[in-house]
Amino acid sequence: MLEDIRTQFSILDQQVHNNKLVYLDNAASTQKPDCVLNAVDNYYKTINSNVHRGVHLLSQLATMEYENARKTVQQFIHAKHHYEIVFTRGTTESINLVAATFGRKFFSKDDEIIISAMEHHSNIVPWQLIAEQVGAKLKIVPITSQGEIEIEAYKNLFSEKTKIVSITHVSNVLGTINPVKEMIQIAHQHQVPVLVDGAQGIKSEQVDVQDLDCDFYCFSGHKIYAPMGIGVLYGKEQYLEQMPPYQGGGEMIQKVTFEKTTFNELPFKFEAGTPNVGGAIGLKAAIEFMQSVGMEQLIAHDQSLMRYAKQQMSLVEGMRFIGEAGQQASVISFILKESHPADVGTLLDMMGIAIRTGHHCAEPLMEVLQIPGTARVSFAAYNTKEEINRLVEALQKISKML
Ligand code: 7TS
Repeated sequence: MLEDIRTQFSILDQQVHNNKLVYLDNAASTQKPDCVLNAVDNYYKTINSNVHRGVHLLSQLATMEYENARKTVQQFIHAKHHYEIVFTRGTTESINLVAATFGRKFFSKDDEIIISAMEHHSNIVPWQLIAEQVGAKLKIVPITSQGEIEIEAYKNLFSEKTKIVSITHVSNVLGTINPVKEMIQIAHQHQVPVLVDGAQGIKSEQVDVQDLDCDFYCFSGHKIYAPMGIGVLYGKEQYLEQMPPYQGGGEMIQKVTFEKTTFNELPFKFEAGTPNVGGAIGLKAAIEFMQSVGMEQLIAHDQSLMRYAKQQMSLVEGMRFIGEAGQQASVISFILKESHPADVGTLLDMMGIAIRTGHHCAEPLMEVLQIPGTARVSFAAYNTKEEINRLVEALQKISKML
């Protein structure tokens, strides 16, 4: 069944440096199936119009489709209310929104923000920005040599001053699937809310925000087969209601005078300006695409590729995996014969195989691990065992060359 899927991704049917493309950079961004491209195309060809303000038919239809997309996201992550879904540009903007507005409302001098040693820059820098403004501090949860959260150390980080925990669901470098549900329970025992960075987690597990009981969950469409420039912030109503607006402008207001402005209801309070309607419609189509295959099947497919790849790659001379967590998503970081990851990436590219190399926007993690970077492969619905065989053959050649 997954073979049929591949035909929906015409971008994969091309040669790179005279070799058939093998795309293994899915943790950075996935490719888009025809059904997503058609949904966006169809929107622009038939009902493109600005939302929430038109009396005319196209505007009403665009508004309906945009709000339908919100409901699809709500169902996808099982949020209690559709107005707890805020459309953003992506994970980065979602985290910045919470850091800036939750921070402005609730942080004061000497308050503490807990993050982990394996965070993406998107889940570090926004907190540093607000911490600097108010005089708050970051506390860092350490990780084990396997690349797992040190739970006991995490428990010990809480104090009277802890205002929020912001933790990644899945590490984009190590592939570690963090025990976020347990971490949320621990934080809630201290009455501390938790933001989950779901940029990688959203496709690694079937996310149920009510079951997790997270207070915020952030993800990007482009990592789950949707277009770039659309993402989601889920927030519990009780927090979103209390948080001040992020940006000011159209859509987010109720009444504006030169003296005072009152703000719109949720989620529009956080959606200033003309939104990415085409992107939201593309995200809806991407979610429907994943659901038509089945999330369980997709996750099982990615897991089986990851396990197969790890087993085959371990046979390559000089292979060192970075990240050996018990629960791992379909992300594999490695260093080959202690060479520079960029060399491995460039040689693979010459053979038509696209991977990611570098610090993966997690420089503090590289410092903890004492490495300059890694080479990283990551899988999605359209990848196959044959492609992994090609990767392993290529790595064997490269290993001999190094
Ligand atoms: N958080 C994590 C865990 C991520 O992996 C990424 C992107 C982000 C946040 C930011 O997402 P964005 O869509 O707002 O940019 N990660 C990667 C990566 O690993 N390679 O390129 C982008």
